Amino acid sequence: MLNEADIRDHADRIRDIGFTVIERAAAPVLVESLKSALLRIEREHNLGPAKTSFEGFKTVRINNLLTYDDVFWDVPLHANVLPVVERVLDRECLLSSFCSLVLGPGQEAQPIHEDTQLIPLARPHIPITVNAIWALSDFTENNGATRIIPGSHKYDRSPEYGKDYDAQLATMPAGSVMLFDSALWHGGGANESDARRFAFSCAYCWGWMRQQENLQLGIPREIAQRMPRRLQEMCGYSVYKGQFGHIDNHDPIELLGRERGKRMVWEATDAKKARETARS
Ligand SMILES: O=C(O)CCC(=O)C(=O)O
Repeated sequence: MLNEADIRDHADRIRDIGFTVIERAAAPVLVESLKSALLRIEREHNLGPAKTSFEGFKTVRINNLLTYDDVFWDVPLHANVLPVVERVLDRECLLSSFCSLVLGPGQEAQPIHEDTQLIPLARPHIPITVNAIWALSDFTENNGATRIIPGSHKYDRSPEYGKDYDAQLATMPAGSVMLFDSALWHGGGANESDARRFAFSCAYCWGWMRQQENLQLGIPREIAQRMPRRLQEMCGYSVYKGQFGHIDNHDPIELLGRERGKRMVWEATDAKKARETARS
């Protein structure tokens, strides 16, 4: 379990160099059950590569993962990861996207990119999404470890798609999680080994932004109803600062049969004023 100093150090590294690695964040037993769930789902749903240069011709990505098996719910909520994300963003952050990234042997390196480059904000900017790459296999020199360019989150431009850049390999043992400011230049490595590289990308964004995956529509209501409250909030059943995301002045979490979270900002402002008046 991370302590306060660990959380601060990881968050500082993300701010300063754009990434940090939480070694062996996940217990081996969790890693094994996540991998076997992925293999079962691939088999049962007959899933294969999306076959684009970005998504890979030999890479199997399963999107909308939370709907397939409850074992995946542990990933976005993981106690060795989420506190760092919440320190960089805040405690009302959302899950932006969550998919598997299983690189088959022969998968070529992915073009270097950054995950916020389609957002029309001048760079450098504050971290707006934080991505967690979960290594479910050892990430090695030759099996496709993510390539990163330390410090590039501070560059004033995005990379040119398809251009070669000198990058560092994020090698790490299975169970480790690399967290990075999604403005960091990065890309999957080439898998020159004869085994598959298992990983997840679990990305978080601010509560005031649009999520990359439309989780409120993508996750059937009866599945969302069974989730822990924080995960429901993270999937968009929440109102950021009591303002963004309400439905006719109600918290969308009420649709899942729960009590509202925060008061709407308008009501909270009046209540605060009334308290101040009563005190004076
Ligand atoms: O597979 C990886 O290591 C990174 C994948 C990635 O950056 C992406 O798909 O956006």
